[in-house]
Amino acid sequence: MPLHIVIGMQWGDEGKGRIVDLLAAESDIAARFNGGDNAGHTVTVGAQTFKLHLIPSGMIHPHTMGVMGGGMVINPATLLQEMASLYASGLRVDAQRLRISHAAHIITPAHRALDAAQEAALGAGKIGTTGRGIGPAYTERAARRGLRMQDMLTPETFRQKLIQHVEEVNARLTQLYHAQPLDAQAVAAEYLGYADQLRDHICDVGAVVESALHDGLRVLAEGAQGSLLDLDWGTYPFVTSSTTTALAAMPGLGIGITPVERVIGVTKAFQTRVGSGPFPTELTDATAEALRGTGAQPWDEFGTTTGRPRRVGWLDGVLLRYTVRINGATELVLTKLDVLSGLPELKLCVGYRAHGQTYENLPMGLADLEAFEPVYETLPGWKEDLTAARTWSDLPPAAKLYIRRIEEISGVMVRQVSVGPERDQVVDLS
Ligand code: 2SA
Ligand code: MG
Repeated sequence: MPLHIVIGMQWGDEGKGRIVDLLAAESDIAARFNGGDNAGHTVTVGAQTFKLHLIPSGMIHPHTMGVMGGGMVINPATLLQEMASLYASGLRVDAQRLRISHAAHIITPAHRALDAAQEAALGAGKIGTTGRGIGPAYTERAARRGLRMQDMLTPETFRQKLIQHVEEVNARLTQLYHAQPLDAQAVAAEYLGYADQLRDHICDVGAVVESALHDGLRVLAEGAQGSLLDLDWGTYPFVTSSTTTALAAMPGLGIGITPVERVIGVTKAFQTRVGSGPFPTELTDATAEALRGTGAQPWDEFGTTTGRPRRVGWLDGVLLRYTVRINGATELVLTKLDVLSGLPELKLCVGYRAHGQTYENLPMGLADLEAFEPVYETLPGWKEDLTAARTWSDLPPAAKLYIRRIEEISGVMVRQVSVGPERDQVVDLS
């Protein structure tokens, strides 16, 4: 009864969406367990590009069932739009095919207003959130006054809770941030409408997943964001408000740990970050432009949710070793290796220097990452276009060397390498 978990090893945007798409071809259930519509997963199938924020990427395969776990924070407006766009592409997303946890929390316009107000108040010190209300929704969850999907089952109580919630947030918005209050009645009416459309999808998804595993079905859990954005083990406070490591799949779905078989860590062949916070291997020169792309293609380095250009830099091997460790990753998938073609040489961060000392691992986790200077190893580049490579022997020696060094530094095998956005543009090394 295998549970496979796909996790980002960096600051999100590692290209998990398309790896999930490949693995979902062999899965029966595709599940999301953390985050909300701050995530952006791009999957290209032929001429169609799907940009998904809430619905599990694996649902692009018509044979899968989609599950949205209780660890998520769900904006029903975004969800319904996404469902409509999948229907328009010919994919069924009815209540039999998409199951939503009763325990998932609901994001409202009040959470989004609070997110914006909090960021504005931080000024130059802002987190650079996606503005989707993620932090405020998780805050209310921890404070035990959040709204959950199960509240949609009892409309009158739901209405009262919504009004109370908006009024409470309004008090904070106006008194603390001098921001505009929201119309509580209007929000309640809007959300009661959403409840009518989503009610049939709500269930105990943990039971659905457990019984599927018991029957020998294959479940794929898709992590959102990346390990370096983890609330506890990421670059705090420049993190998201959920647990983003593989361990979150279990409480995020409501199942036990026994079925976990593989933890697949996805890392780009270089490093990117959107939003503020430390980034030791960041580049701002012409190499940065080459890595980022112009934004003309959906796979260029611009945020899927907000369109923000991503910060780019050399692959950070020290951080990769760290994220392999905190996830218990069993293997790696390396994405966007084709983008490195044409660079005269590559740098790989293999250590750090700080306080007059050199370190192979960070002595204090990510606590004072700003203080560390990367120590680079320089590797030869390659000129060859990799987009047609499908096997190990199709790769130039310099690309093979780069992959082997990544395996040595991280301590786990690279099982797959992606060399382009299409489903088949993958080199299988297993
Ligand atoms: P939030 O909105 O509270 O979760 O923001 C907190 C930090 O987490 C970062 N974050 C992300 N980083 C990369 N990708 C994310 N998703 C979108 C995408 C981003 C986009 O896949 O492209 O479109 O801009 C994501 N979601 C959250 C965020 O930048 C903050 O640093
Ligand atoms: Mg993304």
